[in-house]
Amino acid sequence: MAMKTGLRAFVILLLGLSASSLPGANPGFNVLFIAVDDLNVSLGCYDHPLVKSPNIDQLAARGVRFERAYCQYPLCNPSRSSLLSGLRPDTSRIYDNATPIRKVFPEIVTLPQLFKNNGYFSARVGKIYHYGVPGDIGTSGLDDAPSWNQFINPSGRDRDDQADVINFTPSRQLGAALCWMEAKGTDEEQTDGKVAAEAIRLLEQHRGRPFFIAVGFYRPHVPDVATKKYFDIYPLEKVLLPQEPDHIANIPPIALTTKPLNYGLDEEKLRRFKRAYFASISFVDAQVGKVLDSLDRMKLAENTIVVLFGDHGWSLGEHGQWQKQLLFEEVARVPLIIALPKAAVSGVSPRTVELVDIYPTLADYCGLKAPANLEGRSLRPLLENPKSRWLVPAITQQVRNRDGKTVMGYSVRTEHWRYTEWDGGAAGSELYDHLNDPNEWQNLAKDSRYAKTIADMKKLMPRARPDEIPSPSNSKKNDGN
Ligand SMILES: [Ca+2]
Repeated sequence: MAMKTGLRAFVILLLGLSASSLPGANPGFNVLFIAVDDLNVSLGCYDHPLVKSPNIDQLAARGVRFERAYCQYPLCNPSRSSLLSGLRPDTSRIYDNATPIRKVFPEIVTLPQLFKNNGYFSARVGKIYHYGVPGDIGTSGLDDAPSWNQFINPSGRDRDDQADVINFTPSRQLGAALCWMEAKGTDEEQTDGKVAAEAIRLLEQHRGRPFFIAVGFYRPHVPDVATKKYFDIYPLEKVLLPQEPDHIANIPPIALTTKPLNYGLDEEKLRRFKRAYFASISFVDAQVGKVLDSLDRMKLAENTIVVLFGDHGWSLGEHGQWQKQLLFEEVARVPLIIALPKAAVSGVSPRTVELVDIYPTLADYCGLKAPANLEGRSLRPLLENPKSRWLVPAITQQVRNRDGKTVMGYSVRTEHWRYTEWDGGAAGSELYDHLNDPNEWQNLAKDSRYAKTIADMKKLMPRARPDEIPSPSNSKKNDGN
């Protein structure tokens, strides 16, 4: 008996060593990977004055919230392909919503696949790789089968009741319109209610082995759908449009996509739509909360890394612009929260980080050998000390058509500045001083007093640029989704 106890103690000691003491060893952390489609930083934890997001706020309070996190491309498929492959859009050359990553790189090991290859149970519920919302809800869209052991494509009442959606911009398809609906039925009947329920079921079924479970919520992607109680949080008179000085003439026209400004809609319609976007955020926050509560209930939070992010931001009338595919702060910026199990550190990191950093970060913390060609960096230094030194800028890019030619806009963000060049500057450039002008109302690019700043920012622009940019293969698909 004594021998047995001794042996057991020895084995436990060995397990303990392999779990925590050996550098690079797999500590057996699970990953709960939560993607929220088209979610900008209109969240309580990002100091939004109106939006209620108690569940995401609670996650932020126990993890590290990245104050300056940016997507690599402000459109679903290019952004998701980048963060799931760990490659920048100029490497994958995916700039549209039609090309799956594995068509470009058949042998690629994606982030979920790395976990699957290392014995994890890898599964997704809902939208992780791109597919069109609302049209492709219930299908697999551009999914990547080798990434998963299992996948689930929920479809809810919001999809069935689509004929009731109110579209304030009827010439635009629903996936790219200012459109919304007060949903009938319960939260549980909506697609995102089903996403939460299926995610909880997966957690219950697979809690006994290491897992990488990806949960892809659909809202606040348009049509913005929520049940009545979430609309009731936001009295219309409290939902206001940005009050801006006259500054549009100083922005290069190529930077703008909403023409005429605000689609020429009257203020009340714009406010009604914005209210639906906020209602939709509070609705999705409640669904996220169900999944996070179940993690606590199953005591899985103790060994599960939780990542929550939006795939790109969204413009809500700033500069008269709406939606995505813009290089302004509201669209390039995303919410990003990483909560480590039993984290010794929580707080806010002010450093500029990118969604492409998620892959190396998760591989690093789970002790998995990541592919050598990843283009992001592990955020470990910032998760251990959110304010530690970090001099990497964030790069966001966006294709535009210029006089029939496909050209690129690049935007570089440091903690102090945003500098954007369209077609290498030939179609215009923008410089914004974020310490003094967080709303980007004063384009300083033509002000000679900032020549040195511009020269410094130019040095941070991507050096290797594609000689030829493939034309988006289906402009209709790129319109939204
Ligand atoms: Ca999206």
